[in-house]
Amino acid sequence: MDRKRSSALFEKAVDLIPGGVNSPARAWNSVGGTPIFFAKGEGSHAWDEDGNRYIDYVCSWGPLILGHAHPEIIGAAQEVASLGTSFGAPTELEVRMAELVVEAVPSIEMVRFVNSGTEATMSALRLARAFTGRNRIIKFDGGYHGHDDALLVEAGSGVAAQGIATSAGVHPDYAAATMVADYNDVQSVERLLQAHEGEVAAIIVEPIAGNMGVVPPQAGFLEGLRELATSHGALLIFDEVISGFRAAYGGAQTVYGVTPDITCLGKIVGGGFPVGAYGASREIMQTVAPLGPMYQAGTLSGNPVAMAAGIKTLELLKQPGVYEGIASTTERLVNGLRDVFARAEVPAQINGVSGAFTVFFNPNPVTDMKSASASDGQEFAKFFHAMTDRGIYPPPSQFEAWFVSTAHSDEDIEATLTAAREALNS
Ligand code: KE4
Repeated sequence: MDRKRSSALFEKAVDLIPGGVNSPARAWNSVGGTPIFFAKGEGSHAWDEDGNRYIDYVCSWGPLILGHAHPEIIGAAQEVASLGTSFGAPTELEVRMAELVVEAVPSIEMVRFVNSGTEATMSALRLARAFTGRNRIIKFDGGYHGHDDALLVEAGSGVAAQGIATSAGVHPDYAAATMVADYNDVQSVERLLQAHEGEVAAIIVEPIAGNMGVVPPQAGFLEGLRELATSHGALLIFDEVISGFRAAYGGAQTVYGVTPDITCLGKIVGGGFPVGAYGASREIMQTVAPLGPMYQAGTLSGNPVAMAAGIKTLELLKQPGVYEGIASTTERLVNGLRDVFARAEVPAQINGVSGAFTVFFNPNPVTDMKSASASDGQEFAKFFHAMTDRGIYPPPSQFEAWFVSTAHSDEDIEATLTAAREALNS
């Protein structure tokens, strides 16, 4: 496939921007080669700077559950932008957006909007520390929650692909306050809580892991975290930046029936614009400035354009049949891929939930970061390039999710399965 313009642009970019990218996950470090530069997106398709078309399974890493450039979302953003993009003062749109989020997410009685998932999780940790008066945090090996210092410890996805167990530049005292448990292992959490009784402010978890690749919670895992958090006086934080409005309209907490103390949102909630959010009970949110002593602020938080896109996105997602459609598309794709891999006799695990899945090049079940890391990254890289050469764009890392949108059609599924068949035989 001719990608001359991508190569030329990348050559310029690396001279100006670290690694030529504004986020390491885009650098193709773990698959090799030159990142594709995209010029246009429409529905489930994206075109690169050389005019090549791809069926897109990155979907901006999750936000585009309604596909690229949805006309109603673009229209809403354009209409509001023409009235002024930001006031640094309250607007009616923020109230409307807050109503939608509070109505959708069981754990959220009050919500604060920020500009990214990182800001949401960073603020949630500060809130948990402020509310409990405690300092320690428990996260999970392979859990990625954005680039907050306290959370860049055994992070997943981008960091895992970089091979950095913790990031340079994180204050050692800060990292030391963060303890790491194993996903799907309640006992590993209980041991930490018992060893540090009364010191743990929060347990933060992706209720459906997405940054070690997709790893669903095993029966009893989330329920176990809920019980432990309650009995040890720690807050349970669900990082639903990926799963929020994806696993279901109300997020993974409505799928598994486990209600956290604090929920973090991002990606989909912004409809393709920079929005994050954190919310909790009224009691907990009273702690947040200007009501309480925990400070958090942001120039463009809740700006009208992003709110307009978010509102339109949630209104479209609320419509009947949307999540059934996403579940059905995901199921057909996952079952089709399992069949393709089985017929090619290539050992693979395909973990899927509604709207997201990961193809692990691994003969054994993937249930945590340890088993995910045992996957064959080289095989994944070869498959990735064989697929992009055939006009399919999977995530450029073994530790990421493939995302399904309402725009992915039956033709897209057929084309993807054909490409996978050819890729495995090549
Ligand atoms: P952002 O700050 O990138 O908006 O959100 C951070 C974040 C928080 N929580 C979860 C569960 C996340 O998955 C993320 C961001 N995800 C990564 C990759 N899975 C986004 C891609 C990137 O880093 O460029």
